[in-house]
Amino acid sequence: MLIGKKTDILSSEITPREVFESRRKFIKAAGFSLIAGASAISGVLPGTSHAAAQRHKIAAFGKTAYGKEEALTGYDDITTYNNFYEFGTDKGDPAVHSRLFKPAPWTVSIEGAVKKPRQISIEDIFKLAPLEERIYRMRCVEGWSMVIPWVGLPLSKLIQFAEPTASAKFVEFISLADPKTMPGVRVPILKWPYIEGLRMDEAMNPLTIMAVGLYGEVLPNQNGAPMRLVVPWKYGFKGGKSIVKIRFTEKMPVTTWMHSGPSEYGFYANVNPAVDHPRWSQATERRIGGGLFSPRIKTRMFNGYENEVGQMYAGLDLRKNF
Ligand SMILES: Nc1nc2c(c(=O)[nH]1)N[C@H]1C(S)=C(S)[C@@H](COP(=O)(O)O)O[C@H]1N2
Ligand SMILES: [Mo]
Repeated sequence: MLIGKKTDILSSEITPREVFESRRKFIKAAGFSLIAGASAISGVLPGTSHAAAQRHKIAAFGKTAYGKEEALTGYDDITTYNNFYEFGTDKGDPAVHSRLFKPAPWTVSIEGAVKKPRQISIEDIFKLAPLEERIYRMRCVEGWSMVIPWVGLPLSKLIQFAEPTASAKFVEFISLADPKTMPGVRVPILKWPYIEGLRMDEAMNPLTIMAVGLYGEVLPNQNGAPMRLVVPWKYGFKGGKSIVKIRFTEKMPVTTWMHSGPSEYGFYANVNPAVDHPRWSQATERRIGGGLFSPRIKTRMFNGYENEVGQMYAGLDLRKNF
């Protein structure tokens, strides 16, 4: 993700490298010294990120028809090329700096416009509905994409459990912000805790899941253990990680990225090749894992999920509501 003022760089073929450098410059310019020691570890070797001892298979989950036609992104790419600013701003930081993070025990609190505020443990969330695999295309606003075999449950099942009242129009997802185990939180790169939000109908859409695993294993810390949001027709930043609080609201929440760069990151954040980011085109993307010289591919409206989600935005001006 990038934060900063609008510049005159307007290239339709800006490379991830350039995007990455531009973000680094912004953070340096803003005078933030990065997490002690973190900047020294910028290039992470694949395979060093995730100790085998931490990998656990999910005992039972259903296979579904979603995404069967897609070539999966490799496990090492999915778990070493991450955005999770609580663990640092470089793509390799989360895999390295989340090693001491403890995703258990874990409790999620449910509050706001609900019949009764309550708490639920991650173990009980696992039992709310049969877990299923969902192979989804994921696209980051930076212009790269992956195909990830998530394991999770429909978010609608968790919302049914939460029992929102009729006044609930939006849902807010609040990530953990623990300076002891998340070194990035000690630095004011973003306003902590990380907050994301959805409109109620988006949250209830059958494509929206709470992911608890990938590749048939519980989520690695760097991918948002023990539970993170996955909304495949929106830019990756909508998928808040390591969620500890779900709050139902009447008003549209101000999410972290809206707060950081209101002209660049809107509430909706639907993948839309026709609406450019103020500093680069959104018409194409690069699939991670295809090699540096792999051709960019065309980005599809709603990331290719238009049949499933398009009707929710009928009549909405998607240039204004970006
Ligand atoms: N709490 C939290 N959630 C987050 C982020 C973050 O920095 N903090 N980054 C977002 C962004 S920009 C992206 S692209 C995805 C990346 O998810 P992945 O690393 O599992 O691919 O997580 C999103 N969720
Ligand atoms: Mo992203």
